[in-house]
Amino acid sequence: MDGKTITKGRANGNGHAVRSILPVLERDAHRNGHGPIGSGELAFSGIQGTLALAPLSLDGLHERVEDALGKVEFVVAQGADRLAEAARYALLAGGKRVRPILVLATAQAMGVPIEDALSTACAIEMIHTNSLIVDDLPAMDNHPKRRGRPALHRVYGDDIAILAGCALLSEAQRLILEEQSGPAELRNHLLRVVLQATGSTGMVSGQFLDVTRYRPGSSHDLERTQMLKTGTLIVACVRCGALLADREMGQAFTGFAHSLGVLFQVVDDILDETGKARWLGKMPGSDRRKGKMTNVTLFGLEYARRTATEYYERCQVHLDEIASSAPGSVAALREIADLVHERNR
Ligand code: GRG
Repeated sequence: MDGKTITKGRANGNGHAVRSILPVLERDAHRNGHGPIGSGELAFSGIQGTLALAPLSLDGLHERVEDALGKVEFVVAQGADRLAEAARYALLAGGKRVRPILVLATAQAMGVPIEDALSTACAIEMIHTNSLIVDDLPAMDNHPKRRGRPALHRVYGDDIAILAGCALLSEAQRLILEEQSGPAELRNHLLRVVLQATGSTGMVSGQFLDVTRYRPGSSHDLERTQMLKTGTLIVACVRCGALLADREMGQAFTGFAHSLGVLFQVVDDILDETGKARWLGKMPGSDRRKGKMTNVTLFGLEYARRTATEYYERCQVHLDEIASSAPGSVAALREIADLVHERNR
C-alpha cells in the first residue's frame, strides 16, 4: 500500500472532531469511480493495474474505529477540562466496539466507503458508552468495574460521570449532524434512527423495564423487553449502514439485525451466569443477585444456550441471503455474528 497519506478534516469549519487519514490511492479510487466495494487494502490486477479495494476484516474495521474514536475531541468551556478527560476515560477504555463495527461492516456490504460511515459509527459507540456509564451508577446497577477498569463514577464521582455521559450524548448528535458526510436529509434520517433506538421509544424504556423489574409474561415478552434495552441499537447500526448507501434495510438485513440483537443479549445473559470476571471486565452473577429477568434467570441456562444457537443459525440464513445480492463483501458481517456468538467478554 502507498505509505503516503493525506489528512482530511470532515467538519465544516473549525473544530474537526473526526479527522480521517486516507491513503492517497484510496482517495483517488473513490474520485475516479473505481472504488469502493468496501474500503481498505489496495490490490492491482491486470496490465493496466485495475484498482480493486479489498474489504476490511473485523480486525481492520476495529482498527479504523479505535483510530477515529481516539480523534474525537470534546470541546469544553474553560475550566472544564476534567469533563473532557472523563468522557475520554469512558470512551477509550477498550470495549469490543461491536456496534460501530456493525455500522461499518453493513456499509461495506452495501458498497459504501468505510470513510463515509465513520462519523455515524463513532456517534453510536458514544451513545452506547453513555448508556454503560448511566447503567453503572449506584442508582442503577451499581457496577464497580467496567471494561476491565474502575467504572467512571468510581474514578470521577457520580456527578462528573453523569455530565460526561451528557457530553457523550450531545457530541454524538453533533457528529451525525455536522461531521457525517452526505446531504442534510441523510444526516437527519440517520439521527432520527439513532434517537428512536436510544430514546424513550427504545433503550431508555428498556432500561426502565429493567430497573423496575418488569416481569415478562412469556419468552416472547422477554424478547421484546430485551430488544428495547439492547437489540434496537443493534438494529439501528445495520439500518444506518444501509441508509448510508441510500437504502432501507430489506427483509434479509432486517432479519439479520433482529437475530443478531437477540443473540447479543442472550449471550450476555449466559455470560453473566457463567463468565469470568477477568474476561468480562466486570463482576459476573449480577443478574441473579439483583433479581433481573433474563433468559437464564427465568428459563435456565440450557434454554438460553438453545436460544443462542437458534438465533446464531438464523443470522447465518439471513447472511446467505444478503450475500447473494449485496454489492460488497459480507465477510465482516459473518465475523461479527461469530464474535457475538462465541464471545467470552
Ligand atoms: C442512551 C439516552 C440514553 C440513555 C441510556 C442506562 C440506559 C439508558 C440504558 C442501559 C442499557 C444497557 C446497559 C443495556 C445493556 C447493553 C449491553 C449488553 C451492554 C454491554 O455491551 P458490550 O458487551 O460492551 O458491547 P462493550 O464494553 O464491549 O462495549
